[in-house]
Amino acid sequence: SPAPHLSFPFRGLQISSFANRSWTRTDGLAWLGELQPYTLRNESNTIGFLKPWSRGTFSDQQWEQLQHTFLVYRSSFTRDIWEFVKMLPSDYPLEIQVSGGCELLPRNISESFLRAAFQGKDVLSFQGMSWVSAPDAPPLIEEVIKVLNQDQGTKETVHWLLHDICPELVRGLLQTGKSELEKQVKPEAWLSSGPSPGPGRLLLVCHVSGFYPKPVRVMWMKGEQEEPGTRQGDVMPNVDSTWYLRVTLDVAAGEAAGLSCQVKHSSLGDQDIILYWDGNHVS
Ligand code: J81
Repeated sequence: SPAPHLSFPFRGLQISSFANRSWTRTDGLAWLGELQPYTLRNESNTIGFLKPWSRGTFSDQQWEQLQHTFLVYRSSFTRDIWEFVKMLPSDYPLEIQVSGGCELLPRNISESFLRAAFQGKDVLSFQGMSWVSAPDAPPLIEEVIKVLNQDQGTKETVHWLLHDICPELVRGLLQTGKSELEKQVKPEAWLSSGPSPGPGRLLLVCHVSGFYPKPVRVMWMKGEQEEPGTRQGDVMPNVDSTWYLRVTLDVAAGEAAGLSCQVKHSSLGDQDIILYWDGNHVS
């Protein structure tokens, strides 16, 4: 069965939309592995804790300081972009995405990153102690980089957030959130038929839902052999932070009987779910 999660990457995301000189909004959110502990909506001046364990092992005072840092950053960032736009040959609407985070690795090592995208394309990142442009960034980004690299105070704050705060936050969350992060939730599975792919053909659909964590393996089988035409859908989220997947197979109507759908998931141990197509699933 698929290996259980060994690591839980932490990712903070910022989405900023600048429609024109006066309309803008910035929303933030953060993920630890597959779960979302934080939100920071444009309308709000407080970091929203979405899980009972979101506080981690930081004190209220540490959270006050972090929240203050992010609110100052949010308003400075907005003002900075307005200034950059005056300076540069770019015009509204603008979309800026920033993502940053860290991951704890074995032997007490951690890895951090911060990068930004402009109009959907990577343009810059923070490396070591300075801002650098992305490989195919437009020339105007060099101007932005020059200005950003003159601000020693901000570079120190970014370094502190990435290399001190982030790994410490994650270490705390792995303790307070352990049982939810490491939970194992078994999938349910059922069969149905989909829209006929053509005359004399059947679309067999195997639905698998409600599992956590995300890694899963679902196959259409003939005896012990995996059917080569098996098509995986995308793993989709349910509302309760479990997952849903459908896997289909296009077969001649006469050859469906005896095929089975096999589900392997860490929550099931070696007890794979096996469902047989018996011809009664035609909807
Ligand atoms: C047009 C296309 C541009 C696309 C590029 C996007 C760039 C994103 C990267 N830049 C930033 O994220 C920084 C934005 C804000 C920063 O420039 C500063 O204005 C801001 C305030 O700094 C001032 O006050 C600080 C103390 O509060 C220091 O004294 C500093 O020296 C002084 O200049 N800086 C901060 O808010 C620091 C926190 C940054 C956290 C970044 C997390 C993503």
